[in-house]
Amino acid sequence: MASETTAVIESSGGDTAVDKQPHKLYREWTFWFDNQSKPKQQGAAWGSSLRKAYTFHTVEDFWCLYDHVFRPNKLPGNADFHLFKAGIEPKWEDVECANGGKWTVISSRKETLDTMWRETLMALIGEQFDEAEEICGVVVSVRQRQDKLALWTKNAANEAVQMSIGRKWKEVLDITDKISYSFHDDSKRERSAKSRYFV
Ligand code: MGP
Repeated sequence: MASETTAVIESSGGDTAVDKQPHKLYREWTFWFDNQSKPKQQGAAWGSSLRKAYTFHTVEDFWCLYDHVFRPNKLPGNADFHLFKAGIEPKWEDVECANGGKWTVISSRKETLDTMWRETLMALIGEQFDEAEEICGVVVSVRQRQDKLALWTKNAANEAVQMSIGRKWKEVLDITDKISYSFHDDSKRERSAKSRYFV
């Protein structure tokens, strides 16, 4: 068995069997999809169209899913894609999100939205944020009014952590416009809740 393995490795001329192992990510991630464009049953609660799509933990699976499915230009109007850490649901009600909030970036151009989404996904799965443990995930929303991205974090009250995440996200997105952070608790009370932090 050992010699067989060696043969495989040696016959591949440097492109070893070991090289062909998928590249594991630091953690598992899940893509979600919420298509709110379809007519809902009367009285259907928020989240009734939210679906868990795929959980993955390799670089190869990420690119396959991103290339074939999870690109904003494939979304109908009034729909969202989410990339969240596996085990966290993209809902205020999830225990990891319950005390959290979100940084929001508005996008006026489709191409910009696509690029910002991809850069954010790569930064998340590549663990580029110093406060990676404080992040829940990201949502891209295609809307008639304006498309947007929202980066969900866990502890809204910790201003220093949120400011650091916000600054890093702007760097990842290569933008200079001000972005704003709102608390989920405020959004629960009031639809157009005031933002609490700006960076
Ligand atoms: P939104 O989707 O965060 O705002 O919340 P958006 O995207 O600006 O609004 P849209 O009309 O463009 O989609 C919109 C509304 O959805 C909220 O006011 C809530 O009524 C409901 N809602 C949103 N989220 C994220 C949640 C959630 O996590 N839990 C519950 N229960 N309701 C939510």
